[in-house]
Amino acid sequence: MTTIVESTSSIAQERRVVTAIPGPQSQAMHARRAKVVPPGVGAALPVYIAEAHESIVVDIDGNQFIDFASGIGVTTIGHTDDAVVAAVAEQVARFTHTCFTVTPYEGYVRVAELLAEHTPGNHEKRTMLCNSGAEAIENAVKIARKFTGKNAIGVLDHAYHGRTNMTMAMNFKNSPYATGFGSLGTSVFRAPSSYPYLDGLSGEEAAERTIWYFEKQVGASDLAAIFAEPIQGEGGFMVPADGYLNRLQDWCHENNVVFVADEVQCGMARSGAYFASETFSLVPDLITVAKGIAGGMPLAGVVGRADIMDATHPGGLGGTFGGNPVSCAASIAVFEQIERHNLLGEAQRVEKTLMAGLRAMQEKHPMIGEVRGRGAMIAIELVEPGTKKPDAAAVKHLVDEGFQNGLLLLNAGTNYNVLRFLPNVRMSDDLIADALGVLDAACTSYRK
Ligand code: PLZ
Repeated sequence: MTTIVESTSSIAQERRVVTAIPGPQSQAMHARRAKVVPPGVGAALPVYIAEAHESIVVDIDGNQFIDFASGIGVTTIGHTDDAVVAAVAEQVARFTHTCFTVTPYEGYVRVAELLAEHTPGNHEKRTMLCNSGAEAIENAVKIARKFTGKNAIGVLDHAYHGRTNMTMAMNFKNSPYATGFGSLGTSVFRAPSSYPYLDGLSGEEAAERTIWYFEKQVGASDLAAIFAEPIQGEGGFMVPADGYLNRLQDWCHENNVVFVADEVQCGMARSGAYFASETFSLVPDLITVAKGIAGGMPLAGVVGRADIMDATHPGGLGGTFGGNPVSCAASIAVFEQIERHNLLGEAQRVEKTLMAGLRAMQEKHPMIGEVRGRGAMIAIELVEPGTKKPDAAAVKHLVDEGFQNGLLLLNAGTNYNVLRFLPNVRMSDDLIADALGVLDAACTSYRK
């Protein structure tokens, strides 16, 4: 255990490119992979990782990348945080699995207590734990249907909820998530969301439009739940107009519809609050959580109003690995670290630094149409200058230039024209400034 901590802690917090990207070792590994892993499982950048600490990921060729992906918003408090590593090592040595629904253990209960404490609202809450974001959504669908006795599920344009059968049906984009994969989960209805940069609507106007769609397409009497990501992740980090989510939830409450906030990507300190709902003064009925809640260990859950959660019958919820004890130990350590090191404040610092840097870049580069987001969840939407026409090639250019220069970056957006930043909340201002320098040069070199 000590060896692991010492070897990772020694990684210098700087980018360092020592080979072509991907390097020779990674290329050889990629060829090995192609013989045994299907192409359906993608790789944004096929460099193979040897180790990671805090903000830096090191590949097997010795290249060091500044990590703005965090494994798609998972290692929110940084890679191999000492307290998380120690908690995991300690729990692994005690027991790794019993199945909570066979013989339970404290870690699961403690995570449920921490989620009850740190999700919005002082009402009584319950939590069920599972393994992935998609599984959390699947469970929230089951719970909302059971509670309301209704069937239909409402989702929003640009939404992403997962890759299982039901969640594939809930995603906005059919391609690549569902193409050719057969018939989808049924009774899913979709309505326009709030996308202030493109629709120019107030929160009230956008909510009225969303509600109109649901009323006309399905009707409240058949609708069990509406799912909304408070800040959409894969869709491109759209921050909805003020009051939008609140009006939608009010309508849900007037009509016995469960309002579910999918906080899989925007939750757990990412937005500068524990949960992004809080930044909109929103107290959702159910919240789905995953990704950042366990420092890189697989853990997810549904947290919500006791009356809704308790509508499920004994034995109705479960799964072999749900709430694995090692993942729970990691999660408890993440909560402790957020408190101990004021990581909500740190996420707010990252927002200030990134926003200021990106806004300064926007002044120079009219290809940056909008800078938006909250906390350590910031994006730029790239457009053809003077228009709002999406420019996916510009995002590809910036991401590729980033890769070649030691930055791990992800695209986003229905039109692939959004560049998103998902750093850990402790990334230093110096590393952010260094990365923005690379991107500024990449903007300058675009179409030159
Ligand atoms: N809900 C809001 O962001 C996962 C998808 C990566 P899982 N987003 C990353 C990919 O291409 O597979 C996500 C999300 C929101 C649900 C999910 C699903 O979470 O843990 O990937 O199942």
